[in-house]
Amino acid sequence: MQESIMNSLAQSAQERAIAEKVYAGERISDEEGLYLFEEAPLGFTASLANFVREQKQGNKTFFNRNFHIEPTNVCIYTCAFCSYSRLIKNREDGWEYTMEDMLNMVKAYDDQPVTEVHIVGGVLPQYDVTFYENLFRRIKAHRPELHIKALTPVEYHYIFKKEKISYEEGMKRMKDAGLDSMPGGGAEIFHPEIRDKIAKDKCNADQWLQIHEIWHELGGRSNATILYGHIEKYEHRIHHMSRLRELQDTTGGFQTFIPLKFRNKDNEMSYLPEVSVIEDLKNYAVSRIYLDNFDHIKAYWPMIGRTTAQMSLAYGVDDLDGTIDDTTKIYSMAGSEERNPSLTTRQLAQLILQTGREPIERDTLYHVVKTYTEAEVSESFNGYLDLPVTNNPV
Ligand code: V47
Ligand code: SF4
Repeated sequence: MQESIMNSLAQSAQERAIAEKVYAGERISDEEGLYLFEEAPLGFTASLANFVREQKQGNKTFFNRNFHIEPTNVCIYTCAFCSYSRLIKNREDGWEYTMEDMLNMVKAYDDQPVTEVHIVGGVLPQYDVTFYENLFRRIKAHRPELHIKALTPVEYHYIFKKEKISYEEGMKRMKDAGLDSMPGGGAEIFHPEIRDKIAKDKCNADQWLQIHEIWHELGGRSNATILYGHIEKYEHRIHHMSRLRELQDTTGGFQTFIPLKFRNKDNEMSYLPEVSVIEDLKNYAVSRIYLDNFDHIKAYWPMIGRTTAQMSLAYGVDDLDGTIDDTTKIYSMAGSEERNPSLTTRQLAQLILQTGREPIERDTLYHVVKTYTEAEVSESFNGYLDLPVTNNPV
């Protein structure tokens, strides 16, 4: 069966060689990854990506209930793609939450079945090692079972340097204070040719990877992202993923890869057009095939829209993030696809069921919290199902 599908889809010797590898569970090379980006028909790439997705996760499609806290939208760094960085000069548009503000945000979810708080925002000097240690400790004291997924190597590199401590000591202190896992942000594009143009003053690729490596060695898990669809070329996307694949071979600590589509509103790169939906789907598919040692590929649906998110489930994606009342401001400011990025659990489960997949609510570490059947989702009333999956009170 696979053989005949492969014969009908593979149009060239190169496509046949790639398909053979994928069906045999072997890793594709950088050149083959590049070929998938540059030359292969999308239908061919999609069918291989779907094969990998189903080998790894079957029909399962995951989501979790979290809420976001963005401590500040003012940032000392000046990433050209970011709608935050301009605010350093224009602070009246900005916010800087205090410890009490953030604890009140956590408390606002006391009666809601969220499993995770995702904390990430701009970088400012007052948010230092001690501040975050206290914040994590106070969140844990209030709600011990809430998983804290917080900060990226961008913040960690800055605060550890300021504190004059090593990455090892810093990450150990974060862990002792209650950090449970690290989100995938700040990766952007690793290749210096691009990174120096779009994110020149924050941590570099080696530093980003080193902090994740240290965190994995401490037993922690984390995510990884790529910011695609701006001035990078396909070879830079492959280089980025090759560095992640290499580290994952060593530590196995990454859980999911999240491609983030560049949005062009209100930033220094607004002159660039945004890439098409076809490009989004191709990018998911190549990521799924290339990153053979990642268990999950996640789509951040408020950014790409509900329809593309549904389609992405046939192009390698097995996890949908975001169900939010305008959650991450970093996206709404940069121009996300959804004007009202809010879905209830029922709506998200329906969205997944419409694609023939199986909705599964997970916790941060991909333990199953609840599965959802068609009958259950179509029931006329169930309070739990009608709660937002994620939410943000700010
Ligand atoms: O690193 C900033 C991106 C990231 C823009 O780990 C932009 O579960 C598009 O990493 N267009 C932060 N993207 C968000 C992030 C994330 C999101 C959801 C889930 C997880 C996770 C991580 O947002 C930044 C940057 O790459 N970003 N500006 C923009 N104009
Ligand atoms: Fe700051 Fe992050 Fe925006 Fe860069 S992407 S300016 S580090 S908030």
